[in-house]
Amino acid sequence: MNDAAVLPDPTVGIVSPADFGSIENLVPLTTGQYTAGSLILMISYGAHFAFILYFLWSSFQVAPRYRIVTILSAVVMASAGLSLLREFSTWETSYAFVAGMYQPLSENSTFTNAFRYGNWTITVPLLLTQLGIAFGLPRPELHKRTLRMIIPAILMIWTGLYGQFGETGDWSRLNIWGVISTVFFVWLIVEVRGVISRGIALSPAELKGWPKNIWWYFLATWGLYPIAYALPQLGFTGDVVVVRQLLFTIADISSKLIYGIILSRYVLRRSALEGYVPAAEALETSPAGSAVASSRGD
Ligand code: RET
Repeated sequence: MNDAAVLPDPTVGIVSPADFGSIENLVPLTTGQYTAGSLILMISYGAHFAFILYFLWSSFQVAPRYRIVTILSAVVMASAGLSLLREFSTWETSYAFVAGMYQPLSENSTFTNAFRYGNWTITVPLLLTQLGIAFGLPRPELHKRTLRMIIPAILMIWTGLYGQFGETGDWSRLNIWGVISTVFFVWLIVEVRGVISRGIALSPAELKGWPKNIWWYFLATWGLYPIAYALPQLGFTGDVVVVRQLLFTIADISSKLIYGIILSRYVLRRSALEGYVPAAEALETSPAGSAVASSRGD
């Protein structure tokens, strides 16, 4: 008999629910659920790795003062891709197919979402730094405002990291630290709003709608993370496990990858409006513009 089939009971003996770390270690999955989880994590790391190339290539088209925005997106893609690849391989080794179900704690290895929080410690400050650079904040103001965003962001992540260990049944730990983390999130939102307002003021007239839309996009996509955090309270089921991984993945692809595309298009347009010729050429698609470009021989 394979001992992976016998799960320690978290309610008795020397193991407490908190020892299991993540709900993934508590519930057997059907083949469909397990495969869905693998697929979700695979798409997640695959997309992030692929877009390293996109952002590096985009950086050739934008003006030098904005180039670091696209480079930072490439760095975020690499960092998130590696972390998500790790998440994927832990998923693969943590389950064993026994008696028609995927049983957790295979070969005594546990799955954890805590790596995600570790990774956000790197990526979140980079995502916030990109914003002020894209909006063209003067350097001293950029440094001050970026720092004022990073401090609540780190406190939000680390208090959430501590609290998420309660997701296997210690609801007071999960919720108390979740509320503390949300207080830092609200502080962060206030700081981001300040940067967005400066972005509206500093954007060329044609682009003032961009920071406004980025604001709503930021709220909608970053707001998915606390939902994923709270989700285990709906019950320890395979569906909750899979839906939670799906939510994390939608949030990750939106808040890093699509956000990076939006910022790179914004700085491309801004570069063109500020007279940077490669950006203007990259945007030129009208027949008239193409004719001019062809007659010039470029
Ligand atoms: C936590 C804990 C529960 C309360 C709140 C949270 C917010 C997390 C956020 C994370 C954003 C992560 C990003 C990562 C990109 O790489 C920590 C889940 C409010 C907003 C954007």
